[in-house]
Amino acid sequence: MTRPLIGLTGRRKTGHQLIGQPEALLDLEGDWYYTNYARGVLAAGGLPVHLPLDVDPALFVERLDGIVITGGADVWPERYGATPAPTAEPAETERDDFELATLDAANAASLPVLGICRGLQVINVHAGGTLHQHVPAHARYDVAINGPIHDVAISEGSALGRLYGTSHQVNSLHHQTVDHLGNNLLVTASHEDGTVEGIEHTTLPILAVQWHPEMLDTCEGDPLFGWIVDQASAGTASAG
Ligand SMILES: [Mn+2]
Repeated sequence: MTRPLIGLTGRRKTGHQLIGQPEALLDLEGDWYYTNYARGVLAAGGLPVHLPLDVDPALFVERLDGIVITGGADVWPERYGATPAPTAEPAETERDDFELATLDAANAASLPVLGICRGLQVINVHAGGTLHQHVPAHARYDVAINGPIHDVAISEGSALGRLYGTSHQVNSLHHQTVDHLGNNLLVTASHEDGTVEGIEHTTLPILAVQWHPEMLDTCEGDPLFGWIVDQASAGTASAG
C-alpha cells in the first residue's frame, strides 16, 4: 500500500547559528528539521518529506496528502495586530509567510493539517485569532522534555477525545498560547490554569496541540501521528 505523503515544515538558519562550521560557510543558509517529527510520521505509516521555504506552498499542496506545521519561534506579533512584547523572539518572516500561505492552500483543498506548538499558534493566527505572547509557566525547559509534566483536560466527543480520552499527560515547551480563538476553531484541550492546549477546526481536518508528542518517549505510536496519517490516507482514497 502506498504511504500517504506528509509534508513537514521547518526553520531556516545560517552557518553562524551552527557550532563548528568552517568560516567560509558561515553565510550559507541551511534548513533545520527536528528529526523526531519525521520518525513519528514514519512509524504511523506515512512518508515524511521536508518542505523548503523557497517553494510556493500551493505547489506542495497539490502533491501532498497531509501537512505537519511544526514547532519553532514566535509568530511575529504584528501578524495578529499586536505590538511585540519585550519577550518576542526575532521575526522569522520567511517562515511566517510560508506557513500562512500553506494554510491558505491547504484549507482550499481540505488537506489535513496537524499543528504542533508553533503550528497551533500559526493555525490560530491564520484563522484570525490572537496569542498570549508570554506564558512562562508552560516553558518548562528546566525538566526532561521526553516525559509528561502536566495534565490536559480534553473535550468528550472531540477528535482529541477520540485519540486520548478525556485527559492526557503532556510535556510543555511553549511560552505562548491562544488568546482570542480564531474563526471556526474549537478549544478541545486545556490546562486547569486556563491555558489552551489543543484546538480543532469545526469543518476542516485541522487538529493542533500545544505540547510536543514528537519529543516524548511515546513519539513512535503517538495517536496524533496516527491521526494525520489516517486523515491523509482517507483523502488519498476518496481522490483515487
Ligand atoms: Mn503546556
